[in-house]
Amino acid sequence: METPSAQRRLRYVIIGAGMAGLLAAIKLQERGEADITIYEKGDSIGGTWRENRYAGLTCDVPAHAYTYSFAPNPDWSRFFASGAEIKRYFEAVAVRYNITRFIHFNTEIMSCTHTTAGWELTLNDGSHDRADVVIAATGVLHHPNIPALEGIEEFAGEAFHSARWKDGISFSGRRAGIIGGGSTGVQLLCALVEGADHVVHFNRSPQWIMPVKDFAYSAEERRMFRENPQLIEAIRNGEEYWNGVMRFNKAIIEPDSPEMAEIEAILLQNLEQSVTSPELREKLRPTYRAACKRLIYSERYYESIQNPKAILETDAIARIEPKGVRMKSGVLHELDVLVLATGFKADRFVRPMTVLGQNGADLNQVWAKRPTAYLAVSIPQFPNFFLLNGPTGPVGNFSLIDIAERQWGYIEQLLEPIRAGRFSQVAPRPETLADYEERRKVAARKTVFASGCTSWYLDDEGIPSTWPWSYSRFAEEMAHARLEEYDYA
Ligand code: NA7
Repeated sequence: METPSAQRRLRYVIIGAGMAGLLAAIKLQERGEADITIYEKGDSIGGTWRENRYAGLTCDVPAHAYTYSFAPNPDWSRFFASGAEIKRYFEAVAVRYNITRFIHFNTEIMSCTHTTAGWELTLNDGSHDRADVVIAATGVLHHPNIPALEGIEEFAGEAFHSARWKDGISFSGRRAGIIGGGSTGVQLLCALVEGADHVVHFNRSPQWIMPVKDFAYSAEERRMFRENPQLIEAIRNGEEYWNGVMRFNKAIIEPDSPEMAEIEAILLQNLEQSVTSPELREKLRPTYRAACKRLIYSERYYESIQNPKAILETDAIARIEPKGVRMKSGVLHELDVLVLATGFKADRFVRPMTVLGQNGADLNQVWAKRPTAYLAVSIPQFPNFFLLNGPTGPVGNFSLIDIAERQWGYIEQLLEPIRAGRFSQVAPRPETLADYEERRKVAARKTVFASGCTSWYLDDEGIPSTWPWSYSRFAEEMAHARLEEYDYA
């Protein structure tokens, strides 16, 4: 192993100061790299936890498992942390690891162009920068999906997307509507129903609901976590959490497995036992298999939708009128506030940034049909351009932090020959990606995500754009990079 001083010094540019961008900076600094810049188009860190501030926002991965492995947090207030608490965690980690000094806020990278001297970057103020290595940590669900609802601009009340939350908005005594029944819509309904005059949940495809208990950690428990870090380890790396992850993973990749049958039984029982009115129960019964859409964890949705102040509306929306939402049935729901919990354009990734690779390759064209990356991390003809949580990574109720950490470990292996001065750039071979995509699609068609529903997991052909194999296989692949699959130059 060469000493760092014998190694080639590289300049690293990280795009995005969310969870993955901060991770990359911390890891680079840890190994003695000094030439690091993070460009962040927002005015603060936190990525998805900065963008999403809606009422009731929590992460559905247990808080102690949704932390960096190297920065456990004994102070989580609940089993499932709120979005605001998670954002504070990332801010505290950035300060503790002294990486805020690398961040340029309010700075958007407009283009990255590969040249013989590395990557040339153009920023939103027209200035330029360069990098030997670009790490795109631009997030997965970032660009709101705003459906083309006829008449929305004529709505007399307030209407906004869940990721464009109006800070300080009051729902007290107001008539609210929520369009969308994914994790966001479900969390919003639970948070708003008590305070509002009433809430209409426009949920055209009700989802399966996994009843997972959330609870607060007492001051005593937090003290114990502080004094005995192994108690935190026992949660994040303990059998209970990982067995759950592995069982769920087996279920989604083998929909006919006993593991899936077990999950289906829990979900069915939850619906049957929690919803008393037979009519409401039928309206809430999904018409597709469990976990086909991303499984929703909620202890409170069925209770909240049975609140006399909640109205479940499963009909199709005809149009938005000044007074409210008109259904195809003719019914008009008069509203003061309408929240679009309509999800995100999940296929964007680094776009709309322009990325020009070797031989004039334009990422916008390369990804015109759908985004792809070898093992979710790198793209042929785009040397030294790496993605964290890029297309085809494992998604589906797993900790994206754990995934990004493993991906980072993989990128480190790819960079080793470059740092050692033997080469200056690396990109996967085109045939490597083509072969991976072929195998991946065959496996993806067998997952539960392809069992007959719509979701943000599916690409333009209806094929899940996810990691279709086991989580253990992902961990294994990330731990042992096969450098022979790459072109080094
Ligand atoms: P999701 O899970 O993509 O859910 C979006 C919801 O919005 C879903 O229920 C959609 O119904 C609904 N939707 C979208 N367009 C329309 C229109 N035009 N009319 C009515 N309903 C519509 O987004 P979330 O924000 O809840 O969650 C995203 C992820 O964030 C989540 O999976 C976690 O990873 C965290 P559809 O299912 O298409 O019938």
